[in-house]
Amino acid sequence: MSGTVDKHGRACGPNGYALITGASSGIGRATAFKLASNGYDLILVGRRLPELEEVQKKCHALGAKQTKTRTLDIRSKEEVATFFSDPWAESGFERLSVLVNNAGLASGVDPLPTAKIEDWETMVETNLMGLLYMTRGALPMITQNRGHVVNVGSVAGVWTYPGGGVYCATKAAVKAISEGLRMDMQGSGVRVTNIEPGKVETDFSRVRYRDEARAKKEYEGYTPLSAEDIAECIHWSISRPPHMNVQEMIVFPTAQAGISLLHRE
Ligand code: NDP
Ligand code: 8X3
Repeated sequence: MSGTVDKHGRACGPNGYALITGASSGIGRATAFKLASNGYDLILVGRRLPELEEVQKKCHALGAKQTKTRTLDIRSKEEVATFFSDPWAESGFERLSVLVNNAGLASGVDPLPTAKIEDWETMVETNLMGLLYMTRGALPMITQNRGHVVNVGSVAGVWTYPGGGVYCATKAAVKAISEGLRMDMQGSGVRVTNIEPGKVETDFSRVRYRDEARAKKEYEGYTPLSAEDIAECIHWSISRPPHMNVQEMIVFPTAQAGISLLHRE
């Protein structure tokens, strides 16, 4: 194994690779920058190559020594299997110590009786199946390196709101998968963390509403969380000592007292 390892044989912290899904935007991009600044090598994936390459460039400027980018649609189990068997990645995968399962989305906010079935499929295939494919693919290396799986769940996985039933269900599944994986990996040294943010200003609402004006309104009248706030939470979780596992972290903006309780000035 190349790179420095700790006394547990873990290619951890700044000596290992972190694989971030959805690194082209929002929380994933901010996490890439945060980890790059803290000495991690990075594997950055998403569907948009130009955006990933921009992120990669900045990661180098911030101090990352090794970075790799790859276009990957995590909904495709074939693409994910090819990705993990690609010799291109081998040198990074042997030092893979962190998987950040961040890629995800909400599609629409229509009530269940009228919502588009395609929107349900997109959310389930990305937030649930995609996360599972990535986790399964990365686990052999994460196990070998006594590494860390960070899932980006949501407060929507803890509480449900009208028009969010399916999105909330996928994030409730992320919560259950995080708990189940932690149990199944007990004794291996692998840590599993579920980060559950409230409102974060990213492209999330643009993707959800497909309506710029409505997306902008979502963050008006209060200070939402920033992608950098959540990147801090992710970095803090993975930089705890090996005996300490942050299981869940619920983070709301101060103006949000509950899932549907926003105080707007
Ligand atoms: P963004 O829309 O800014 O980022 C979403 C990222 O997911 C993009 O990089 C996108 O990349 C990637 N992605 C989407 N679908 C796929 C796919 N099929 N394959 C690979 N990558 C994909 O939103 P956020 O940064 O806010 O979202 C990140 C995570 O945070 C999501 O899981 C979201 O549910 C969660 N979250 C967001 C909150 C918020 O208020 N913003 C609150 C709580 C949780 P590309 O388009 O290049 O594929
Ligand atoms: C995103 C937060 O409340 O908009 O997961 O669903 S919310």
